[in-house]
Amino acid sequence: MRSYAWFSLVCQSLLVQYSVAQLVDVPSSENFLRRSGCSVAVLGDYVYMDGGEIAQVVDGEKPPGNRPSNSINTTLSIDISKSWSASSVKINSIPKPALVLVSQAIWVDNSSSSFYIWGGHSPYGATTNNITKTSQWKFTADGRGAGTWTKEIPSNPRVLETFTFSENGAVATAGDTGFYVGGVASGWTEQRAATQPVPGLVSFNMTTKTWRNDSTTGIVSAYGTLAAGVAEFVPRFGPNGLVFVLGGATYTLAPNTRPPDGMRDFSVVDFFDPVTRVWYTQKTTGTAPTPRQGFCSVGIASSNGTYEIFIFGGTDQLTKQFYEDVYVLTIPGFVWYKVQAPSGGGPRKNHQCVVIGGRKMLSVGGTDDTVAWPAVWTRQDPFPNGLGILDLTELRWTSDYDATHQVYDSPQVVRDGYAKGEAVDWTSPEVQRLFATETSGTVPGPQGGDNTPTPSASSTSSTPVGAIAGGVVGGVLGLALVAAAVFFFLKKRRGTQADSDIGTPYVHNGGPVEAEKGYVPVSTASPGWKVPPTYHEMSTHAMASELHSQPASRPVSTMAHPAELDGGTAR
Ligand SMILES: *[C@@H]1O[C@H](CO)[C@@H](O)[C@H](O)[C@H]1NC(C)=O
Ligand SMILES: *[C@@H]1O[C@H](CO)[C@@H](O)[C@H](O)[C@H]1NC(C)=O
Ligand SMILES: *[C@@H]1O[C@H](CO)[C@@H](O)[C@H](O)[C@H]1NC(C)=O
Ligand SMILES: *[C@@H]1O[C@H](CO)[C@@H](O)[C@H](O)[C@H]1NC(C)=O
Ligand SMILES: *[C@@H]1O[C@H](CO)[C@@H](O)[C@H](O)[C@H]1NC(C)=O
Ligand SMILES: CC(=O)N[C@H]1CO[C@H](CO)[C@@H](O)[C@@H]1O
Repeated sequence: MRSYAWFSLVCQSLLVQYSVAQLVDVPSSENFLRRSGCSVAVLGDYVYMDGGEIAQVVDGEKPPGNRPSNSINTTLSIDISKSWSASSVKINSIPKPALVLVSQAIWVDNSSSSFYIWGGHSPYGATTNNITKTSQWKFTADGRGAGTWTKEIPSNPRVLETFTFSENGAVATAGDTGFYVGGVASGWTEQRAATQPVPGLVSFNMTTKTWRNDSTTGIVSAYGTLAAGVAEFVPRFGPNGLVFVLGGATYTLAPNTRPPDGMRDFSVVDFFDPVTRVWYTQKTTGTAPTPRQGFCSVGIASSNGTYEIFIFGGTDQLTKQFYEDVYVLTIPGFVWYKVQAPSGGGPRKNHQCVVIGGRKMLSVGGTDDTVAWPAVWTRQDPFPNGLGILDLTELRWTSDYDATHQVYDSPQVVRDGYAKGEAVDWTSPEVQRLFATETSGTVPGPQGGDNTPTPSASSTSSTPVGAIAGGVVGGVLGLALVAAAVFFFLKKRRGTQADSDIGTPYVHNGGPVEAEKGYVPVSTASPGWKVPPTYHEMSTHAMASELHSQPASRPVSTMAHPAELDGGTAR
């Protein structure tokens, strides 16, 4: 009897294995179709990819149209200490006890070689009732491409418990603290009736294990909402480094708001000090990206004392444009350049990017929404295994990864721009001062040469960038700074890419449309920086009263995209 039961159990499990086991987390590159919504982090010699969904061919059959994608149930890793080709790279699969979610936040704690995840949606809304809100999952790498998941209770679980679980916030790790700006809640992120944009700046201090929620009302948008924008920590400037928040879509606070009521404009950039939480704003010049969401970003320190943020791809739900272009923002020059380099990968959204091998941007996953459902998933990604690599100095896409560590230099176009020495039209002396010298304490080494402009109260609103760059160059000869730069890239996680003229700017309906200028950050209206509302733990009353004083939002566009969740990721 007993052995019969045992025998039948074995048979059953063999059957189950046989019928479902063909779906795998790491299919061959021939069977691979698409991956999307993965969160990516670099820890030591490995890139980790966590969460998200994958579509694949099984036994020569494309996936069913009603359910083309499946959650990636393990955490994946790739060795970046060795060279590989995207089509034949070895991808490790690490068991994951945590719920698998899509478009979640990932925050890297390099001091313990680990990362935390938070938020995200459950594929097809299947497991929203399994989300526990009082604890959080942490992955600790073992240094050999694997690692372990543990569950941690924060120091203020009661606060975490009250948080609305959302997806598609703008995510960055600044030193010991993870940030998440905006996001969209829906029946796929937690059990709820309506899709709901979530305003606010969620943060998790990894030292104190404390969660917090600051207001973003009137800062990132009129109502403080932001979906599928990006955040980048720029460690080089300001007393504590600065977190830049770029792009994305904005909403009113009404439930079921779709499409967005606006898209954020890239010609003005917003950033905040991660410790003081004071927000600033600065105008840019050059060729700003057209408004977009669902793009990726990376930030990288040059050996010349400057810092560049690259963005790649994304979509604009209002104008129905789908991008595969790359733009670079120079800091402290505040000039945008469009990169003239075709990715060959087609338009892409909901991918993530990180810097590997010193100066290569790795783009992971993403779907091409120029095609209809389910082809979004079932048409194979032109990037083998969904992996694209851009050399950030040479601005060249490849499908081969060269593990030789190369030091990043600004691309020629950026160096030419700085050589012209154009002045920056600073928002205020305070903002100018943030960029006049490098962050002390964070970036070791000499602080600029004799030409470094001395910040002073009487300084006017423009300082030649050439002078700044030149001054910084003087101080950059130390190996210490190069080491620091390396340290910082390694801390970086994501990259963005923007839409370029690269060959074919992917325009869905006819010729390039003059992108509808969406929501212009309110902060632009005021000339200087502003002190944000102070920390409040879930004080909805304060937030609600603020709302009524906000300017009316822009009219809702008629170009709705009803098939899509607001964040633009859930399918
Ligand atoms: C992941 O697990 C879920 C639930 O068991 C399953 O439906 C899905 O097919 C799995 N994903 C893959 C890629 O095998
Ligand atoms: C979700 O919870 C149910 C019980 O409430 C359990 O049966 C199921 O296995 C859980 N699913 C996952 C993916 O954890
Ligand atoms: C942060 O606070 C705002 C205002 O009270 C609230 O609407 C939002 O839901 C909070 N964020 C989270 C993640 O709960
Ligand atoms: C996190 O907490 C530690 C300890 O209180 C503090 O020193 C650090 O500045 C905090 N980080 C941020 C970004 O506020
Ligand atoms: C640093 O900047 C100077 C002046 O703009 C330029 O001549 C030089 O080529 C740059 N060097 C590197 C390594 O980018
Ligand atoms: C990129 C980065 O910061 N890497 C550091 C992470 O921490 C380990 C030690 O814990 C250092 O060896 C790395 O240089």
